Amino acid sequence: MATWNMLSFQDAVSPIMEQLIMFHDHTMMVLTMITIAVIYMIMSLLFNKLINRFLLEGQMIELIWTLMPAILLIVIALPSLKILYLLEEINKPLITLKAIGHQWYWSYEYSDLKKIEFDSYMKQTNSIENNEYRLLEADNRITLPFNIQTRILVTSYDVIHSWTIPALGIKIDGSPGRINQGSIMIMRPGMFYGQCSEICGANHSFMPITMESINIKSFNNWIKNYS
Ligand SMILES: *[C@@H]1O[C@H](CO)[C@@H](O)[C@H](O)[C@H]1NC(C)=O
Ligand SMILES: [Cu+2]
Repeated sequence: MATWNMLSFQDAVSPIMEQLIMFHDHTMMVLTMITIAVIYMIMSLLFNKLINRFLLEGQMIELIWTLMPAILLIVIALPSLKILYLLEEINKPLITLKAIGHQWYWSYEYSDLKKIEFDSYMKQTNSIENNEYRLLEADNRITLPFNIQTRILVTSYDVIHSWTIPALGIKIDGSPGRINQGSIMIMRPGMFYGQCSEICGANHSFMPITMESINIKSFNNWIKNYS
């Protein structure tokens, strides 16, 4: 989860987040190269006394400084597009979770296993336990198994909300009258946190998303014993 002084991403918990982190690192490498090259050019322009009053054109250098940026843009765009399409990929999900945004809480439905529906409100600061996180803990959290393809459907009851879990590399808008789809493949057990990511009113900051990932056996038991 996100903690103090974190400048980079949270640890990846899904294959798609691994891809996103790799793409981020790749793009930052390109960025660093460009920045160093430009700073070097600025410096060598500032700190020399050479002049050439008859310079009108330099075909070769112009060709290079036109083609180089074009190639770099392609080098960034191609992996970006690949991940963009990968994000939309959904492959025979075994479970469907539906998240509905409300002002100001989330409600969830697991409708294809058993009729499970619950609201998920933020735990108030005075009721959190010692090992829980302020403003991130919900009274009823999502339970999902890891290593299982899961479909997430997001919609809203009132205004636009946005359902996200950064460690899973997922962020989906919940719009009223629309159902948006995403796919989840959790790689390990644990607790994962997110917060509503579309300004939705006064208590926008206080409708966290809390997910617990457990093995499929425990998940089956949880479903069976849910009442
Ligand atoms: C926001 O949440 C707080 C705490 O639950 C509540 O007291 C307050 O009335 C809510 N604000 C609105 C506008 O509903
Ligand atoms: Cu919001």
